[in-house]
Amino acid sequence: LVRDLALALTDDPDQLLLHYQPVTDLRSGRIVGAEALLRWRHPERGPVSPMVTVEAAERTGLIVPLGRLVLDRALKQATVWMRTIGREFRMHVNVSPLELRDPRYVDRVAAALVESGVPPENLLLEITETALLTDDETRDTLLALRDLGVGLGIDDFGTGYSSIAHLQRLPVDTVKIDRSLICGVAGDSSDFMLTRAVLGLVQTLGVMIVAEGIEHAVEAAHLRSMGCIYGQGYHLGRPVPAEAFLPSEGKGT
Ligand code: G
Ligand code: G
Ligand code: MN
Ligand code: NA
Repeated sequence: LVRDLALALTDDPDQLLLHYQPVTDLRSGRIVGAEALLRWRHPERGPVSPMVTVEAAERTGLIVPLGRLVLDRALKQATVWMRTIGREFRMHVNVSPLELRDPRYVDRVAAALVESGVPPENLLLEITETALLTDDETRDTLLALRDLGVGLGIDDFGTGYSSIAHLQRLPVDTVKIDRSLICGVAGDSSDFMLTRAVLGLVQTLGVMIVAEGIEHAVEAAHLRSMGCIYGQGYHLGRPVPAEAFLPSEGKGT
């Protein structure tokens, strides 16, 4: 698999695709951003899960060219949607903890921004919470990325090692509340109260909150009533190829 991934990256990058899932303002229904999600269509195996692909890339150093491919494609797409959706449009890109440990990562991001012409604030890098607990190198990278002006978001917040203390210490401007907390929001009252309490704590830090994994209208309504402004999930839009992201696109206007 690793050899095939190396080959795809050098000889046949069309095997690697990005799908995009909308990030929506729950009040207006407007799209404010998109999360880029990697898809690999292996010529013999068919679709390979992004978790498997990323894990293989992390074991071998291929995460560097793979991360760059994802970033370049996502930024190119962002230039399109900043024109059609609005200048505030933000592209979310998932980043591996290994990328953050490499001091050259910041230079790669800076170069990708310059090449694409996308302003740093229109890019949001999503980092899993566990990645934030590691080492000084990671922290230095995060501070340098913040100085560059890109947005930093904690992905999957509410799983694993969540702590408000981490949030306070880190240069993070967005928190994505994990879908395990969201799916309970319309269920029994203890889940509802837990999610409301987590949202309340995060809100006091003044960061942007995105609720992930919204699958039903009732969840969106509950979250809105708790003051959560942004959401993502199958109810609002599934991950799709760029051509299918906007209803009107490709159909001629
Ligand atoms: O798209 P899907 O829900 O199957 O993604 C599964 C996991 O893979 C998620 O945790 C997501 O963050 C991760 N992932 C998807 N695309 C990328 C990517 O481009 N880079 C990294 N590092 N992780 C990704
Ligand atoms: O870890 P991360 O948040 O990056 O994972 C994103 C993954 O979540 C993507 O693979 C995407 O396909 C998946 N996803 C997005 N919306 C929903 C949803 O509403 N329900 C479920 N079960 N998964 C979702
Ligand atoms: Mn993510
Ligand atoms: Na997540």
